[in-house]
Amino acid sequence: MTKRVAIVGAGPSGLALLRAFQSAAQKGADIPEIVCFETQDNWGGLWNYTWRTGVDEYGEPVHCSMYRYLWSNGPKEGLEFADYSFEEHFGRQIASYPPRAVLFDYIEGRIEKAKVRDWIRFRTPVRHVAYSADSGKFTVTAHNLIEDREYSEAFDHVVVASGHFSTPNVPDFKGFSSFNGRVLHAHDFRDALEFKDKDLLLIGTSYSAEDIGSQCWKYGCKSVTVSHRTAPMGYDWPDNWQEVPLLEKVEGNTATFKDGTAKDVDAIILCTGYQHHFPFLPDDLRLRTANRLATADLYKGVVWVANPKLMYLGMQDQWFTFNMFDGQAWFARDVIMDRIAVPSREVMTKDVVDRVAAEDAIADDYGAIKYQGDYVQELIDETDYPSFDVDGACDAFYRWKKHKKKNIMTFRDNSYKSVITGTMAPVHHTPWKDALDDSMACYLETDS
Ligand code: FAD
Ligand code: NA7
Repeated sequence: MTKRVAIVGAGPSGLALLRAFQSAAQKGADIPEIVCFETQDNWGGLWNYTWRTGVDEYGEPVHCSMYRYLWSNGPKEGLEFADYSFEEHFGRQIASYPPRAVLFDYIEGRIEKAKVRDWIRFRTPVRHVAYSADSGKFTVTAHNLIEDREYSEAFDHVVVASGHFSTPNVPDFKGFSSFNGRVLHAHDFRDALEFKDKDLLLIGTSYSAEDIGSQCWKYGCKSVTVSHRTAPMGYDWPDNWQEVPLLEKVEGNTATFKDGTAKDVDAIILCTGYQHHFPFLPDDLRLRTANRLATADLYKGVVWVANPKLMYLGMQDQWFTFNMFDGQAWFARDVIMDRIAVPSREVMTKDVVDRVAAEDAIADDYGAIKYQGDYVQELIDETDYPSFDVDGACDAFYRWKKHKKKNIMTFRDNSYKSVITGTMAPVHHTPWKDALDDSMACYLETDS
C-alpha cells in the first residue's frame, strides 16, 4: 500500500492506532506507511510523568498534567485492553485502582509487544498541517528538536491524537495578582507534600478537584475548601473539608465567596479543566468542541466531517478511556484502509446532530456511562477489535459510582471482575488512604 498516514501524538490514543495497524499487518494485510510524531521523549502521553512544569528543556510546553501519587480514578476493569489483559501483562490479576506507574507499565507492555517503536519520531512536535484540495494530500511540518531542524512531508491521512487535558483553562478572579500565596492550575500540580499543613482552596468540582483535594488530604494538608460555580460535589467529606459557593475575591490571604463567607488560605489550585487546543491546525481543520461525550463535527466521534481524510482520536470527555481509544483506532484504521466507507457529508452531519441530541437527553451519570458504553460497542461491532462485555465494564463503573457515594476516601479499596478474563481482582494489601508509597514495586508487592 502506498498511502502514508501521519499520527500526531503517541499517548494511549495514538498508540492504539499503531497497535491497530500492526494487528492488521500481523493478519497479513498490506498496511500504509505510518509516521507517528511525538513531542516528548517517550510514549504514554499524560501517563509519562515529569517533574517539570511550564516548558521543557527545548522550550516546548510540558504536556504532563499528572502528578506523583496519582492512582487510577476509575476501576481498571473499565479500561482494560481487549487484546492484552492485565493478567497477560503482570502474569496474575492485580488490584483495581493502580497508581500511574503501574498503568504506564501496562500501556507500555502492549505496545512493546507490537514492536512498533520505530514508527514513532520522538522529540518531534508537529508544527503545522495544511491540506491541498488539488493534490488531495496533507503537508505536515514537524520540528526535530534534537537536530533543531524543521521539515515537511506529504501524507494521505492525518490522525490527531494529541489529547485534550493538557492546555489549562485558567480563569481570573479578583485579587489574584496580590494574593499572598501560590495560585496554580491543576496542570502544574505535582506533589501533594508541597501543601502539607496548608489551608488549600480549590476551584472546580470535577475529577481534578476531587482527586487533588483527596491527595492533599491524604498527605497531610491542614484543610481543603472547594469552591463551586454550579453545584457542590456532595460527597461525605472528612471534617477538615468544606464545600463553598464560587470565589468572589481574594484580599491578602482571605478568600471571600458568593454567599459572603470567608476563609484564610495558603494556596489556590484552579481545578477548572482544560481546552481543546491545536496550535498546529489551521481554521479549516481545527476541532472546536466543548469537553463532552458527543463532540462537534466528528462522524462516529472520529472522522472530521468537512474532510474525512482527517481524523481525531480521544477527543470526548471520558468515562471509558483505553478501550474506547482502541474502538476509535480500529475504526479509523479501517476507514483509512478502505474497509469502512464513510457516507455522504449530509449523513455524517446528521450522525453528529443525533449524537449531540442523544447526549443532551441523558438524565444522569449512569445514563452517561451507558451512552459511552454503547458508543464503544458500536465501534467495536464494525471492526475486528476483539469483542468484550461492554455492559460488564459499564457495571464496574456503576458500582464505582456507588462506592464513591458510600465513602469517597475508601472507594479505591474495592475490587471488580475483569470483563476480559473473568477473574476477580484481589483486594489491595493497604487501604488507599494509608498507602503513601505509590511505586509499582510497592503496589505489586503482596496484593495477591
Ligand atoms: P494524551 O495522553 O494527552 O497524549 C497525547 C500525546 O500527544 C502526548 O504524548 C503529547 O506529547 C502528544 N502531542 C501533543 N501535541 C503534539 C504535537 N503537536 N506534535 C506531536 N505530539 C504531540 N484516564 C483513565 O483512564 N484513568 C485515570 O485515572 C485518568 N486520570 C487522569 C488524570 C489526569 C490528571 C488527567 C489530565 C487525565 C486522566 N485520565 C485518566 C484521562 C486521560 O485523558 C487518558 O487516560 C489518556 O491519557 C488520553 O490519551 P490521549 O492519547 O488521547 O492523550
Ligand atoms: P473538567 O472535568 O472539565 O471539570 C472542570 C471543572 O472546572 C468543572 O467543575 C467546572 O465547573 C469548573 N470550571 C470551569 N471554568 C470555571 C470557572 N471559570 N469558574 C469556576 N469553575 C470553573 O476538568 P478536570 O480537570 O476536573 O478533569 C479533566 C480530566 O482530568 C478528567 O477526565 C479526569 O480523568 C482527570 P462547572 O461544573 O462547569 O460549573
